[in-house]
Amino acid sequence: QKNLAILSLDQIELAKILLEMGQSHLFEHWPEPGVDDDEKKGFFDQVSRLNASYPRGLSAYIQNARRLLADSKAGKNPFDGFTPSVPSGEVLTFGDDSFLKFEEAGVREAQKAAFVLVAGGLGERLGYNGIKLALPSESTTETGFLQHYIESILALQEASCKLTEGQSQTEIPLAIMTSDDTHSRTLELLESNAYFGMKPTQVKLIKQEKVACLDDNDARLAVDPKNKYRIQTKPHGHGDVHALLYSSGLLNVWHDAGLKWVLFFQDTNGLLFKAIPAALGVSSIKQYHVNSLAVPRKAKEAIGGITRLTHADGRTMVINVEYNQLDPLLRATCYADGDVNCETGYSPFPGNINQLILELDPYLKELTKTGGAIEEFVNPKYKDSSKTSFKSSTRLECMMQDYPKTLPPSARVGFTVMDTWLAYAPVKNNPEDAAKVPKGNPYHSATSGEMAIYRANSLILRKAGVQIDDPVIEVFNGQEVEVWPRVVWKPNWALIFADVKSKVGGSSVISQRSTMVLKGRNVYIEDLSLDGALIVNSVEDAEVKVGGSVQNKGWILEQVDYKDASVPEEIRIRGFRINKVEQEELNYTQPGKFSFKP
Ligand code: UPG
Repeated sequence: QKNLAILSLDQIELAKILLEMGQSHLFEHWPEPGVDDDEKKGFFDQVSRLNASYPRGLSAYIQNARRLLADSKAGKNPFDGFTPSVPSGEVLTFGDDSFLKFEEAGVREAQKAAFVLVAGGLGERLGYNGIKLALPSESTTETGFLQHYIESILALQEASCKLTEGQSQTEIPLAIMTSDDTHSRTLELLESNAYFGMKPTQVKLIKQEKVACLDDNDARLAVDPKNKYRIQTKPHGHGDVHALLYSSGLLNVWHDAGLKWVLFFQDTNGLLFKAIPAALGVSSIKQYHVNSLAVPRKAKEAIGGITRLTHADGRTMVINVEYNQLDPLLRATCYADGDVNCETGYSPFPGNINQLILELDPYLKELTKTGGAIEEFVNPKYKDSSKTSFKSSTRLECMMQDYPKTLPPSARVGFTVMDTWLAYAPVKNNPEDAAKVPKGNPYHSATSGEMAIYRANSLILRKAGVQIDDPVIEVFNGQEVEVWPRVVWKPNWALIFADVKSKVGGSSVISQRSTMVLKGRNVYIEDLSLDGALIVNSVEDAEVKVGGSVQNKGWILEQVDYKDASVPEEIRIRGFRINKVEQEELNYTQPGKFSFKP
C-alpha cells in the first residue's frame, strides 16, 4: 500500500489487476518507499510489457493458466472425445505434369504473397551458440540460412513479375519474428550484409516477448530468482507470431496492398524453397484457406503428425498433433501399438514440417475476432503424483500450427505432401543426439541438413537428364549419410524444375567426387563432363555456355571430430570440412555471350 505513492496512475491500475488476480506475493518482500524505487518502477515496466503483449492482457493470461493447470492436474486429455484417423491430402510427385502445373501457378501467385519467418528460438538442441539463421546451410558456398531464404524470395519475386509481364515490380514482404534471444543478432546479420539484397524497408522484424512463469496450480507468478523485483519469464512458443502480425498492423498493411497469401516458415530448412512454389500453387488452385506442407513421417520422428480428429459430437478437424502427444493419443484410442510405422515403412500420419500457407483475407477476418490468440497448453513437471507442486516454474505455450483449431468447419483446411528429399532437411540436433536417432530415421543435424541439399540438387539434375554418379556412404560425427556430388546453385539460376530443364542440355555427366557451383542467372550446362570442381560466377547480363571435359583434383571432404574445440563450431557440428584442393573457376564480369569448352 505504502509504495503506491511512488507509482503513476497506469502503474496503480496494473498493481490493482495483480492484487485482484491473487498476486500479492509479488510485493510481499518490498521494502519501504525510498528503498529501491527505481527497481520497483522497473518491475511495473515489465508488468506493463507482459500485459500489453498478451492478447487481452495479464489477467487473461492468469485465468487461462488456472484453467489449463486445473485440467492438467485432473489429467484431462486435450483430445478427449476425439478419435484420430489418417487424413487425405494432395500428394505431389516431383517433376510430373501436375507438379509442373502447381509450380507455375505458385510462381504466378508469389507476387501476392508475404513471407513470415519464425526465428525466435535459440535452438538449444543443436548446441550452437550463434543464431541459427546465421549458420551456413552448406559449406561448399557457406551460404547462411537467412541469405538463402532472402535470395530465394528475391528470385521468386523476379520470376513472378516476369510471368505477369506489364505489371509493376512487386516487392514481396518478409517479416521475421525474433525474440530477446535472437533479435539483435538477427538485425546485425541483416545490416552487416546489406539485407542480402533486399530493400531494408521490405524486411520487418517483429519481436515476441516472453511470458510470465507460474509457480503453482493457482497460477501465482514466479519471482525471478535473479532479481526479486522481476517476474521470471520464458518463451511462449512460435504461436505468438499470429498475435504479433495482427497487433503490429502488418496484416492490415498487406491486405490493403492487395496481397492474398501469407507463408510461414522456420529457421533451418535448406530445402524448403524447392517446395514452396508447388505448395503455393496447390493453395491457389485448391483455394485452401490453410495449407500445411507435410512429408512422409517415420514413427517417433520429432515432427508432428497431421491427423484427422473426429469428435463424438460429429465435429472434425485436420490438425497437427505434436510429436510428444501423438503416441499417447493413438494408444488411448484405436491404435493400440501407438506411434509405429505401417507396411510402407512410414507412420500412416503425414509429418508436419510447419510450413503453412494461409489465405490472407479469411486469416485477417479470423484474427480480427481472436486478436491472434492461439490455443495454449501447459506442461508442468510435477514433484509427485499428488500434482500439487512443480519441480520448477512452468508457463503457457502455444504453437503456430494450432491456428486452425478455432476455425469453423466451413474453413478450407488442407495439406500437401511432398517427398522428404525435396522439401525437408532441418538442422536441429547436436551430433551426439543425432547419432542416437533410431536407425533409418532422419538425423535432423547439420551433417544431414547439408548432405540433403547436395542430394536434392543431384536428384533434380538427374531428373533433368544429367547423368550423376550414385552417392557413397560415409560416416561423419557417428552419422551414416549419402554423399552425392556437391552441387549448389543460386536460387536465381533455377527456382522451379522448368528452370532447371531449360538450363541443362545435351548429355552431361558428373562424377560422385565432384563439386559444381552455379552463380549466375544465364549459365547453361551443355555436354559437360565433370570430374573435379567447377565454379561458375557470372553477372546478370552475361550468357554463358559451359561444356566439355573438366577434370581436376577437386574439393575434398575431410573428417572433423565434433569434440575438437580448436575447430569453429559451425564446422565441428557437421563432422567435416572442405579442403579446396583444385578447381576450374570461371568468372564472367561483363555482359555478353560466352562459351567455355576446355
Ligand atoms: N520459435 C520461435 N519462438 C519460440 C520457439 C520457436 O520463433 O518461442 C521458432 C524457431 O526459431 C524455429 C521454429 O519456431 O524456427 C520451430 O521451432 P523448433 O524448436 O525447431 O520446433 P520443433 O519443436 O522441432 O517443432 C516444430 C513444430 C512441429 C513440426 C516441426 C517441423 O512444432 O509440429 O513438426 O517444427 O520442423
